[in-house]
Amino acid sequence: MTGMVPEELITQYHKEGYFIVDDAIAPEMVERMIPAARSANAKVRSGAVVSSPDRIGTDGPGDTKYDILGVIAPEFGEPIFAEYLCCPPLLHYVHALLGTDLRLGWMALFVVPGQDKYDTGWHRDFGKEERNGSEEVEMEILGRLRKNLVKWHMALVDDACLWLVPGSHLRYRTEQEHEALTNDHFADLPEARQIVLKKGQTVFWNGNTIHRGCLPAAAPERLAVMGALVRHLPDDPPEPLEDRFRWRMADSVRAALPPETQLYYDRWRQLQLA
Ligand SMILES: O=C(O)CCC(=O)C(=O)O
Ligand SMILES: [Fe+2]
Repeated sequence: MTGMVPEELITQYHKEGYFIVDDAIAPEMVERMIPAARSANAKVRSGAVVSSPDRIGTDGPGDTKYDILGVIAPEFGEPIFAEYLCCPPLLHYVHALLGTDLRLGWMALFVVPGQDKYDTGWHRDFGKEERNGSEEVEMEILGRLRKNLVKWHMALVDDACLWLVPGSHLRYRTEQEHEALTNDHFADLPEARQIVLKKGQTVFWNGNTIHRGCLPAAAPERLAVMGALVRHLPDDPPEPLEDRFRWRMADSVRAALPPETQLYYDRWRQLQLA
């Protein structure tokens, strides 16, 4: 991570919908984050920490979820996750894509045991938007959705789970993709590319692409971080609080963050209609 982010990477991000880099986190931080992620996962499995969209608590039933959303909450006792969100190697890339004024997107862990079958099927990250629209409808959504957000996966162990169709964030789906998006979610899409990450590598990618997360049969496990940051403009309109972020309204969350992440938090919090 020295100098400017190469123009080719920015171009690849816009044209293909992703790029992969080795140096969006310091190697020593990767080594500290692995045990933190294992510990956060163990706390959720045992019920020592209960991480639900509504609130983060302690001492409840264990859970086997694959995505752990609340890892920056103080109940986890793992401040490294909030520290990572504002670390210079990561911001180097996010700033190049979004500018320097940012607010909180999210920070979560993917933890999948090797023996489990994990497969999201093909989709775009359309949330509640129409998933079976005409060309006009789909292009309108692609032109509007999440223009101010960058998301990434960072592998804590080698990770080849993500597949995406390069360039599909810029165009209407083909007939074959339509079938995979609406009906046969586990079909083969010949244009799809497997995103193969070595431990410590980061893929910055666009969730408007047609994509799928799938643990390869031979993989011993998945252990990865997923994060997102959002461009913050002074006149951004207030937004409805997403259900999955309700836990972040607890007063204790802010206090556990380092000052830079507190700024992201405050900007996010002030826009929430809740
Ligand atoms: O498991 C993955 O890599 C992809 C999950 C997914 O669909 C997403 O992060 O939007
Ligand atoms: Fe997705």
